[in-house]
Amino acid sequence: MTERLVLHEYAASGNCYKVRLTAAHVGAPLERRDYDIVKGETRTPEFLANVNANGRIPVLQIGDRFIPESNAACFYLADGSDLIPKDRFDRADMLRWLFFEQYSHEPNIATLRFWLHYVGLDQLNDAQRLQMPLKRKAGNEALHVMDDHLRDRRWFVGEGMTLADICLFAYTHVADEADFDLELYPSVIKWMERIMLHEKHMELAA
Ligand SMILES: N[C@@H](CCC(=O)N[C@@H](CS)C(=O)NCC(=O)O)C(=O)O
Repeated sequence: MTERLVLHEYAASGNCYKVRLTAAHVGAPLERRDYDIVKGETRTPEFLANVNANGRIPVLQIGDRFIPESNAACFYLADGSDLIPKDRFDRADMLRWLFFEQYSHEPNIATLRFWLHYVGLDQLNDAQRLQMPLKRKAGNEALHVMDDHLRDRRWFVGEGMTLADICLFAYTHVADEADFDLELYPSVIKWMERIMLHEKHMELAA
C-alpha cells in the first residue's frame, strides 16, 4: 500500500479500535486524527462535506478518498492478507459475521457501553432509558449466538483467525464496560484469550 492512510477516529470507540487492530495485523502504517464525538465534532458542516456525510467515525482516508463504515475500512486494509479466507464459502461466511456484528451485536453492546461508560446513567434521556432493557436482552442474545458457535470451534470461520474474529472482538472484549457478564459465555472467553495470544500486534492498536 503506497497511499497515505489516515484514520479519522474517536480513540475509545470499538469501531475505530477494530480498524487499528486490522492495520496493525497487516503492518499498514496509520496516521490518526481524533474527533470528540461527545462534543459533536463529527457533525460540523466541514466534516459532513469533506469526511463523511453520515456524521460518524471511523472513516479511513486513502490518499484523497474516504471509506466510512468500520467493517468496510477493515476489509480495505485486510484485502489480500491472511485475514480474508481464500475459499469462496468461507469468504461469504466471514461477511455473514461482519453483518451480524453490525446488526445484532454492535447496536446493543456498543451503545450500552457508550451510554453507561461514557455518557453516564444520570445523563441519559427517557428514550435512551426505555431502550436499555431491549438492548441488554438483544446484546445477551448476540453473545449466546457467539458462544454456541464457538463451542466446538477455535475461530468464527474456517481454521484460522479472520477479519470476522477481529471485528467481533472489538466490542466483545470491552462488553464488561456495558455491564455484560462475560463469565456466562465460557467459549467466548476462551476465544478472546486465543485472539490475545495470537494477535502479536495488539499493543500497536491501543
Ligand atoms: N456502522 C458504523 C457505526 C459508526 C458509529 O456509530 N460511530 C459512532 C462512534 S462508534 C459515532 O461516530 N458517533 C458520533 C455521532 O453519531 O455523532 C461503523 O461501523 O463504522
